[in-house]
Amino acid sequence: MLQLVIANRNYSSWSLRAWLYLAESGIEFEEIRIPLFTDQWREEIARYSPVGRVPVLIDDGFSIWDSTAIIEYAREQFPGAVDWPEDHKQRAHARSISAEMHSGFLALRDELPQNLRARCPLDTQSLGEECRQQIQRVDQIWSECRNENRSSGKWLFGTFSIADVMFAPVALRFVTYEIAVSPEAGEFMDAVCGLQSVQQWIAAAREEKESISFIDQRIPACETDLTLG
Ligand SMILES: N[C@@H](CCC(=O)N[C@@H](CS)C(=O)NCC(=O)O)C(=O)O
Repeated sequence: MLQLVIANRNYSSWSLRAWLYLAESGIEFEEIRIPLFTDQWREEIARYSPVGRVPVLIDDGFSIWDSTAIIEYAREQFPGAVDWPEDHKQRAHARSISAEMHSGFLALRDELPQNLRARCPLDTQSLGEECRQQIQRVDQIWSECRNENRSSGKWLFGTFSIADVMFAPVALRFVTYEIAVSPEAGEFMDAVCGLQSVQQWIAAAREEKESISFIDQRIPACETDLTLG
């Protein structure tokens, strides 16, 4: 059976993306959970990943790392798995915004780290200029998608696609920090929060015992030697 190496559910947004993809695709897998930044973290993750990061998918001893490579691998191996939108222009759009997410939004990722069990309302004026601009850009992405695709369903491109997987953890950050968004962007956040698999992940995150103080205190990861994303 496939194995997915993830970190703490509460803090690891990249773990959530890979997990959500497999879960929503109905693919069976076992979890290997390695809590981040413990004394054993580097040694344990090095057994599975040459880059020392989660998530990692293991297929019969063969490792695939990085959320996008994991999603593409599973998409190719499992017919019927969650996919990109069907229409070629929508597909290109979905890939563009997903790539934008994967390679960008660094200020947002740094200033609003994933912390699912926290409720920490923030005044956006207290955030850096770049982070504020990135919040606006996310809002624009979600609201444009919703306005274009509302008639075909509640997700960014109507039916659930890989783009929703990529942006789901961003929606959950906005919930944690009570970031105000437009009503159209709010539709996407509501859809994410209503997803049973997401609720299941959050419930398990609440049960976790570890805490990572630099995240709880919102000390930017760039001031540490760690990567959160
Ligand atoms: N681009 C990678 C990012 C993976 C990543 O940065 N994961 C974080 C946890 S969410 C990590 O493992 N950090 C460990 C470290 O920096 O030592 C992906 O898409 O999977």
